[in-house]
Amino acid sequence: MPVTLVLGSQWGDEGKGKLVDILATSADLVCRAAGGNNAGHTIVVNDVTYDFHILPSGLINPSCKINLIGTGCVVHIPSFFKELKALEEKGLQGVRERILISDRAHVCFDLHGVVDGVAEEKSKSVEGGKGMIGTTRKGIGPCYSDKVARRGVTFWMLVNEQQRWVKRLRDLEANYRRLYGDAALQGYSVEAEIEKLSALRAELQQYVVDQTPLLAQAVGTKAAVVKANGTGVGEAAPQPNILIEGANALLLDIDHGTYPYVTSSNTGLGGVFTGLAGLSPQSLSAPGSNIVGVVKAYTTRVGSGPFPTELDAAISPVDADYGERLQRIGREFGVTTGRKRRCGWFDLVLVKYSAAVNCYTQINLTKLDVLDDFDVIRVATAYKVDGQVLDSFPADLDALERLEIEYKTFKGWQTKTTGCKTFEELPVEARDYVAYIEAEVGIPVKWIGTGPRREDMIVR
Ligand code: 2SA
Ligand code: GDP
Ligand code: MG
Repeated sequence: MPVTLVLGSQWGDEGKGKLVDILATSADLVCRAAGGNNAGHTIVVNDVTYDFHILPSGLINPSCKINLIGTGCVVHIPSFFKELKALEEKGLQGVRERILISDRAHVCFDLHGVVDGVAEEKSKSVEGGKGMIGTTRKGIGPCYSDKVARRGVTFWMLVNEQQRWVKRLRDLEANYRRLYGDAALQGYSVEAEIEKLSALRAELQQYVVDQTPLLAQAVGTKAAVVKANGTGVGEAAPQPNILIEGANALLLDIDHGTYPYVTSSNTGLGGVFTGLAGLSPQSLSAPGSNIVGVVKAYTTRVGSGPFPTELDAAISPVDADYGERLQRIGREFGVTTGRKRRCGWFDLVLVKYSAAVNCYTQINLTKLDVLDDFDVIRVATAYKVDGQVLDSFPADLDALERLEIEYKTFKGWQTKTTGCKTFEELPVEARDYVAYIEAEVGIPVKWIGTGPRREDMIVR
């Protein structure tokens, strides 16, 4: 019963979806532990591009029979159905039979999306816009806030307790009106949202499940698993391969990221075990289990917040040009919002911190091909503040703004890497770059991404 965790190591968009898709070809169960439809995972198979947001990417593989949206997630129901429909329109079969939602996951309402936008607009005027997080405005922060304040609505409530969830949603709305005023919520109608979701409750029953017996069954403790509509979930394979699809990334983790410029869930290793109760840390001792850190060969960030190695005009026009080239060649646009991603050099201090928190056992280095045309490539090797080298990635955001960064410069390989099928086929400078990162982080680089397609992956 091997368990593989795929976790984002930087600020997201490292290419987790692509690795999950590859690993899902031999997985029986793919689970999302945290986050919502803020995430965006792009997968390219047979020249068709699929974008996943709240749905686990395992759905793309028909052999992957169970795709679970776990307890730690927040789900915007209209987006859930829209995404299922989009996958069906692209020809994916049986997606509705292969998707489940934990009955303890929380409902992300339209209301949450509205107030996410309102809060962002209000913060524009605070500290010259510095208060703005640059959220996806999908309601993720407000939904998790209501969950933690014990005001939220779980899927259990939604499908079983009509009066209770309706009252809770009305209370939430009243609360936000008190907080932001009626004008801010103009255009939002709580009654329309109640009506819309009430009409979807019956259909939702077939997806809602108690995840704990489901995962207990998968890890070996037999238990009957019944969905909210009373039908059973098919027997998992005797020794199922379990794959956990991380969303967002460690530096966006509510506890370990660049707080407050983070998302509102535990996107790191800890979130896997709170979000997917039933799976225990001991499950990772099963032979073949791994924690894979997905690491982009450079760094990107979308939204506000510190970014030490960012290549922008504030450094120099030449650096800004490198940043612009990474953005353009890497096609660094948000999958959910379409925003341009900020780009910068690889940051060893950040990745070492990420590895220390998430305990990676393997690395997937992605998007190496984006560097193919560069004459020089840089890697941040140390942070200094006031002349002192820092031991680790600091919590102090002001320090992050005034760092002196030490870089190691590599000669670019200026040869195409897409199409290389083995490590040995890569140009020597590319091999040196990968080997340096591997040695410094101290974790084997098992996969190397050389293009967006499923087949553009070197396995070592
Ligand atoms: P939120 O919406 O409350 O989670 O935003 C809080 C911060 O988290 C960042 N965030 C992301 N960063 C990278 N990728 C994400 N998914 C999309 C993608 C993003 C997009 O795959 O491209 O389309 O813009 C993602 N989701 C949240 C966000 O930028 C804030 O900094
Ligand atoms: P995720 O959020 O970590 O799943 O990553 P995204 O899907 O948001 O962003 C990664 C983008 O890079 C997607 O458009 C992928 O198709 C693409 N991608 C993934 N791996 C590679 C790679 O090795 N090379 C190139 N050029 N593109 C890649
Ligand atoms: Mg993404």
